[in-house]
Amino acid sequence: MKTLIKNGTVVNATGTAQADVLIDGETIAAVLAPGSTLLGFDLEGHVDTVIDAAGKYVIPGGIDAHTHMELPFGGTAASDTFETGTRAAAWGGTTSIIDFAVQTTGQRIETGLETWHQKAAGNCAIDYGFHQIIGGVDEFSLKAMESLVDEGITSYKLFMAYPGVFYSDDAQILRAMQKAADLGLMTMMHAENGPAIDVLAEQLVAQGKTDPYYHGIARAWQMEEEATHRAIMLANLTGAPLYVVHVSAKQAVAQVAWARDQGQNVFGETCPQYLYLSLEDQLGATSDEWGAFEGSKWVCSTPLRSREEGHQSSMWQALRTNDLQMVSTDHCPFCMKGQKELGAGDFRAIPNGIGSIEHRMDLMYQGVVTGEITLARWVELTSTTPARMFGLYGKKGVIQPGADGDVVVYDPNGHTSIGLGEGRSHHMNMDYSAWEGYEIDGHVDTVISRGTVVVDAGEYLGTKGHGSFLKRGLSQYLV
Ligand code: DUC
Ligand code: ZN
Ligand code: ZN
Repeated sequence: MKTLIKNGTVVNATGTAQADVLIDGETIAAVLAPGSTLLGFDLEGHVDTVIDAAGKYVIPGGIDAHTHMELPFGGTAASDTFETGTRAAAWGGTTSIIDFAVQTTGQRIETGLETWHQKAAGNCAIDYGFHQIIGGVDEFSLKAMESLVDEGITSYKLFMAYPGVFYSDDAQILRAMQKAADLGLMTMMHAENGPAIDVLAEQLVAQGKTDPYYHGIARAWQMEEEATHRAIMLANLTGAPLYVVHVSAKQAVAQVAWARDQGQNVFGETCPQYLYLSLEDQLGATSDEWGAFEGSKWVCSTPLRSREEGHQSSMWQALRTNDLQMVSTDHCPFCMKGQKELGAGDFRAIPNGIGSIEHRMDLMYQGVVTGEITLARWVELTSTTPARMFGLYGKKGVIQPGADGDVVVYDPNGHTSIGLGEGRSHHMNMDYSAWEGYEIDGHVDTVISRGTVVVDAGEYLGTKGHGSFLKRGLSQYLV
């Protein structure tokens, strides 16, 4: 099967070029000057499919390096399965995900990892890899870390939050980082001071402050800044590279920037919710059906931050200046009915998470439209850097000969209305959209995963099981 994408503007992290892209089988075979006859024959007559991308961008498929399909959380589980979540990802121009395999406290890493393989295998519409959550650092986990690289899992996540669930104390973090430094593993950190947050949350509830808004008050920016600093110091001491997930506070960005300025291998991601949504929006959200509990739709951790304090604009700035290097979703969807509503009357029981996997490419393209980032930076933040950060670059994250045929044709003159309402787009397994009413100047027209068209002209053409497991190499940012 040969596909020619002709007349488009190819956008890589390095810049743009007018070029035709030839995909042969699963792989990009050539990137040629438009209409090139270099091969000695008319290419169009020798391919199975021709896609005319005139006036459109041809970009490497999005890579969402932070998703939680079926994550057990707060007595329930994230509502997207690998089947529904990867299908929604494809709809939105994402062709690879890296999900978090979970080791819960008391369980062996090998068991948690095997469970995640079983959940994903044969179910994904697009390619998928895993990071490993270590929910219990002990002698068995430290030993099991030694096998992760061979399994193609070159990054693991620790939590400084959620005592009694995923939490690691400083001694555990130190031990895990020492091991990671030896092995070359990337340490991913959920950096919030969980024990202190739990005290604040308990005090708020005791005062009758139980609405979803208080989730963000308990998880104050000081809790994120302090934990980010502590993680940086422990990484500095051990020599472990550090990747701080879902950065939302401007003070935490400053910590990451400071560490990078010292020459430390510290990286940071943010997520669309921290660029667009705010604590004030959450406070103001009320509906006939849910009242102030409407705000639970945006309960996630780290939490939404105050716009008045300028966190959102700081995130955009950090993405421009490379103080933050990439954008993932932390896709962790829960329905209102039966899931978020577990926390009606006590915000601590609201399952934490927002579903955005389908909208990341569109929402970040709005940054191009509004002049926050360049076209090339859009691709870099959503595809190229995730590939490099997590050992996939060359195969993924770039349009060049030899790379996987993961390509999106994006129409800058198209339009996307997000949400569950009439004529809107939403394919995630949720009964609401955190992005209802968002209007996007741009549209994902065609999505190709390893040479197979999975979305085209508003139609889903993919299949469950097309996606394969990605055995990843070490981070390509580390020497
Ligand atoms: N944050 C979330 O919002 N959901 C899942 C886990 C996390 O850290
Ligand atoms: Zn987290
Ligand atoms: Zn997460």
